[in-house]
Amino acid sequence: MKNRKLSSSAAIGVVLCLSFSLISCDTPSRNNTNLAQERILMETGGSAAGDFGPPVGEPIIATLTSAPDVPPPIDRNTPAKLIVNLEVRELEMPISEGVMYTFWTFGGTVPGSFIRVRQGDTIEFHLANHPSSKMPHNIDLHAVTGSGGGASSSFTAPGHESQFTFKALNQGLFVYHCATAPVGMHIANGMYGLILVEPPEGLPPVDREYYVMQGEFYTVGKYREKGHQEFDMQKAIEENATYVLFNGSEGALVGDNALRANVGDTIRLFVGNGGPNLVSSFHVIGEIFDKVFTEGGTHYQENVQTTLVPAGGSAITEFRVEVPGTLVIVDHSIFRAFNKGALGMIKVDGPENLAVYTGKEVDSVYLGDKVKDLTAVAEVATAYSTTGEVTIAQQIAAGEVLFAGTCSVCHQLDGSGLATVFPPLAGADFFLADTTRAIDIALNGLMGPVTVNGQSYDSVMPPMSQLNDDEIANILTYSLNSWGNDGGRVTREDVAERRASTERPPGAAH
Ligand code: HEC
Ligand SMILES: [Cu+2]
Repeated sequence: MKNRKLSSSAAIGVVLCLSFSLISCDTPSRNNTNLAQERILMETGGSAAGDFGPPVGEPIIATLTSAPDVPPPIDRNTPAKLIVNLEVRELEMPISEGVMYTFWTFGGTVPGSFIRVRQGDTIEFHLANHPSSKMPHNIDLHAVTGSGGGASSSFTAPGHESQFTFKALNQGLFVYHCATAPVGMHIANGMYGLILVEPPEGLPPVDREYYVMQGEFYTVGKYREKGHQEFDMQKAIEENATYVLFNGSEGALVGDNALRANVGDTIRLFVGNGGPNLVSSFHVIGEIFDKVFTEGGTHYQENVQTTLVPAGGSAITEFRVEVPGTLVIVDHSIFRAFNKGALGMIKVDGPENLAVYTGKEVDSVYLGDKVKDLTAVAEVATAYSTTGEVTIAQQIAAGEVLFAGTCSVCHQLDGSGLATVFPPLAGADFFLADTTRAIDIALNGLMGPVTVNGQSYDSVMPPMSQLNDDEIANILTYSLNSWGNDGGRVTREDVAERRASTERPPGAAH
């Protein structure tokens, strides 16, 4: 296939030689080759396979970066020999607050190190597998023209290093991933990253470039279930993801880790999707992509709201930020954003531009507990995992954050409810009369007539069964000890017992 491509560009070269008599075709020197290549690039919009001859100058060690950082643009007019040193490490790291996972990584991070090369470069690739690894690994780079994308040449046992060399013939933004059996499992554990092959003339300059890569994870425990979580092969086969994440953890792009920009900046996002299964509906809430290089290829679409990024594929999105505020990066397959973690932020600083937007922030509506300080929640998790116990004060602190992110939408932050629509929890005779019933309501919802403090309600509360036992215990403990209520405590064991003994209503999460 590549041969066909090469010979077709050779054919274009011949046509060019015939039609541009200023190129002398019978004595090919490097200059002429370059000139011919430039013609091809003009003719094809810059997408010609680029063998620009042998590398020029001393070998260069490639600068690799961890997400969200991107190596600096390449400032060279000639192809080089580039040495890439990438080390595989198997590391236990947080996947969410208080949740640990053993990731398999390229370069110690998920996604793996960003590699930036120039079209026509010759890349001498060194893949090392750290001695502490339990598994052999390899690498398949979609930027490679050659068997298995390098996979067959890079199989590397723990404590070993492999080397192979390839020429980056095609420009574009390419995914790389591990391709050791079981392939799905290696990818599901975080073994993917991006390699950018810049066109010879480089990419147009922008103010900020960032690296954002989606991938989903399959754990035995539920979403946000605390402690160490194992990979769940059956869930992976069923494509039933527990987490869908940008940059390998729920906190990777929120709060203090949000991407930053100033009003007026142009931003280029190198977006990848490692999968292993899901296709991303990549969207930035509050922005329109001025340009999207769909599928990481050469041509761009303009004025795009949401772009599809396939598993094992990429996209380059570019946009100028016009107003200050928080832009929210999501997979617009929206349950993934709010119930599986596919959420990130770009914080834009600078003066308002009221002509473009009046400036009322909607962060709280969109983000709920995501924007709140989650350290209280993490403290509870840590206390559980180290001592097996939490104090009531820790539960109340964590419960406050969780209540704000879930229940307050209806029952209000001060527990006062909304007359005739949402009953109060503050001083509520119904709530305070029976804690076990309150657990059931949080788990299974409530419908039909109820009377709270003499006022009757006949509405529906949906089941909050996306919350785990910890979370419900903390929310109820917080509610029992707030707004003048007379105290009490609900433990996660109490909730687990009710979860096991009451039936989930149809359609509720288990
Ligand atoms: C989408 C709105 C909504 C959310 C979110 C919500 N509730 Fe409710 N809640 C209601 C409604 C409506 C009722 C009354 C249902 C009825 O009329 O049968 C209710 C009733 C209750 C009651 C019993 C009545 C009372 O006030 O004593 C409790 C306890 C309660 N909710 C707790 C919670 C807790 C805890 C959360 C968060 C985990 C929560 N609710 C989230 C709407 C909501
Ligand atoms: Cu691997």
